[in-house]
Amino acid sequence: MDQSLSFYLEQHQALINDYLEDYITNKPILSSLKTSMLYSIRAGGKRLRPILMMAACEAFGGKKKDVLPVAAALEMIHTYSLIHDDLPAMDDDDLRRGQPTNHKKFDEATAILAGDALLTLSFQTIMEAEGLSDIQKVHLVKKLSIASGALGMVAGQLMDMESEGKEIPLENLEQIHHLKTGRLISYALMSGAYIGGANESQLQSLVETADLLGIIFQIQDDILDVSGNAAKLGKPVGSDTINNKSTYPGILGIEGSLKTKNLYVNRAKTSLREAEVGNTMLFTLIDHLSDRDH
Ligand code: GRG
Repeated sequence: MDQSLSFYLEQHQALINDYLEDYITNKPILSSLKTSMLYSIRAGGKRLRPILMMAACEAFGGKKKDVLPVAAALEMIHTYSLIHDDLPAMDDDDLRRGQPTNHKKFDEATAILAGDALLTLSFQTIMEAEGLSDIQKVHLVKKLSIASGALGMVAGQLMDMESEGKEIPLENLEQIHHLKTGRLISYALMSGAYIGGANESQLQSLVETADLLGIIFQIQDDILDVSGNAAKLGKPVGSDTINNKSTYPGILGIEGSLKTKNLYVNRAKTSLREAEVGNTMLFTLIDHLSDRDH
């Protein structure tokens, strides 16, 4: 990885980690609940969504300290979604990021409540942000509730569960990912630009970039899944290492998925240029989302 990118990622990861740690630690939360919330918050995620939000804010001339509470709020929602996704009623996973999942480390009820607490604390975090006006806070909370709730991620999660084991057309797959993962990624870019001071027409151009970023993230996630499976089987990446038909490689093949991803990367950069942001780290982050290795 390019040195300036890895420096940028590390520096911004540290900012978001410190903010989350201080904010949650300093709240008078019941000790057992706080321990469970912090366990998943500290479990070492890549912080891609907050970094994207901070980069978007900086691209339009905004200050990091104004965007940090909103970036932390988004990461809280992401963390809650992973805790609940791992539960026995959903994916029933024992490990997340190489460590025991929240319900394995604690118990199911604690994990459910830690997720609930992170979800609601995220809205409180935005409402308590010091550098934002009331109008900005209301806008940001409204958009975050739409992106993460019944019209966004939660609906995508249920659609995904309902399609399990079925062969689905590409159109349905895109709709599931648009809701399940795309909406939070899109929120990261759009809210960062909004806090940074982007005008209406710039925000309009960014909607396409934001939607494409979600798809790029997902195609790469599916490709990584195939290479992980190939490594497990000790085989080269190929059609027989594609383990799920309802994925981009399952529908388009590896070559087709790579082609589609590159097409979307170019389109995302074009619409980003149309937002007249100048030379920003966002271009590098699009490549990073597209080429990340984990
Ligand atoms: C339970 C309401 C509810 C929603 C869950 C996001 C989600 C919806 C489930 C996660 C399942 C999953 C593995 C989806 C693939 C894409 C994804 C969100 C991967 C994890 O995101 P990263 O790579 O994770 O940003 P880190 O660990 O870096 O934070």
